[in-house]
Amino acid sequence: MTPSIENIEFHGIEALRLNGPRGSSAVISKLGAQVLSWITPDGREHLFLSDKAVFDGSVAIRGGIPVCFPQFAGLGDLPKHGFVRTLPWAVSTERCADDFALVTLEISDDEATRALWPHSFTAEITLMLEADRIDVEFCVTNNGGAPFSFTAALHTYLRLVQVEDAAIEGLYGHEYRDAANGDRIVRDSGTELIIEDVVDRVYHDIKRPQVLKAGNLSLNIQSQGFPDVVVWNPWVDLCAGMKDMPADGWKQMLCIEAAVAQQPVTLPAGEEWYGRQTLVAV
Ligand code: TA6
Repeated sequence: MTPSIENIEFHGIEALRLNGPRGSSAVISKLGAQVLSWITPDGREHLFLSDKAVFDGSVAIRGGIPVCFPQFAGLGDLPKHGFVRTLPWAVSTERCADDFALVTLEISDDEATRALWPHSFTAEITLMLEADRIDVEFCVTNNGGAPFSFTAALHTYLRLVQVEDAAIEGLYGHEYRDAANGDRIVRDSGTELIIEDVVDRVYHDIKRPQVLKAGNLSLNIQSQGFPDVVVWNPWVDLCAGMKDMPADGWKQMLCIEAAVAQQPVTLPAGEEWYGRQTLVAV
């Protein structure tokens, strides 16, 4: 079957399903332009989506790939992770060929966003699905007459059978801000990162791809334009305090996020910035 794109309802909200080569598929919602599912030809779902996720826009959907913009986490006065993840986006491009399906969703400032953040912008998310790979590209345009600064992330929730069995390679020797331990700066000294407790780290200036290994799963994670990589797992106690997570949700997820956090982007008037995260199942 050749790739196609269809409008669907997903957990009661409007979304697009990309049917890619060799039976691969992905789902992206118009709410938040959030990728909510990515299935490779072997039938494997690679993104975690909480059974208790809320889909009414009152909070961000817990799982998939939330778009954090124009603020990452609590790095400023805006709502945590900015405001675009709970807003409706519009579809601007749909394209298919033999080996891919691609959609772009976009959002621009309006009165409500300017009340929070007084800037004129357009943000675009482009999702490209190939047989064993997705590329998520985030593009920001400054439509105003003066520069603005932002931080951002693609807050990717990866699905795992058991997070304790996972190992991340590629972070060795890099410095990170340890948000779970008073924001101290630490240099990673392990050849691989194994999750054995709450982890909330912002790795700075990462140039190499990461490899996530868990059982027979191996995922290559690469970013362009996003200098930082965030690794997050809430573990048992924090997860228990999250209304939109099942008690054992922490076990089945690991966030490996492409971020621009340590050093905000300053975007001159009329200019464009973009960053991309690529996930390849190998
Ligand atoms: O990216 C990691 C992080 O900033 C963590 O500190 C954690 O709180 C997580 O994001 C989830 O944030 P949320 O607002 O979606 O609950």
